[in-house]
Amino acid sequence: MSDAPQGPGDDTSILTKTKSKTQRPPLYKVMLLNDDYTPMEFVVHILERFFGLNHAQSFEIMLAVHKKGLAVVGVFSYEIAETKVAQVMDFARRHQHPLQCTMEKE
Ligand code: TYC
Repeated sequence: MSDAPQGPGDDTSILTKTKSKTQRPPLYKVMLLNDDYTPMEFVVHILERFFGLNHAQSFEIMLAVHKKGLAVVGVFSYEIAETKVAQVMDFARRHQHPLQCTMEKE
């Protein structure tokens, strides 16, 4: 209707910016805890079998746990981390070792 020029504040001059933040799923650290009874070779075997690490990497992480009390062995989505913890705990229990594996949000 009106031929008057539109200025700031007029409806047609409002630009709405929608910020689209990319949502990443939270990640979880899976950790092994030291104890005095689980044999070193058994821990190395666990790391090779369930975490796809080679022998050298597995030995290094096992030693880090042995010396420091615990170490992160991998970082995964919630469901994968939960599965790794369950696999390790089940395997250790079936072999009657007290090895503990836990997960924690990163
Ligand atoms: N401390 C154990 C030993 O001397 C070895 C060990 C390493 C146990 C890592 C658990 O998560 C572990 N036999």
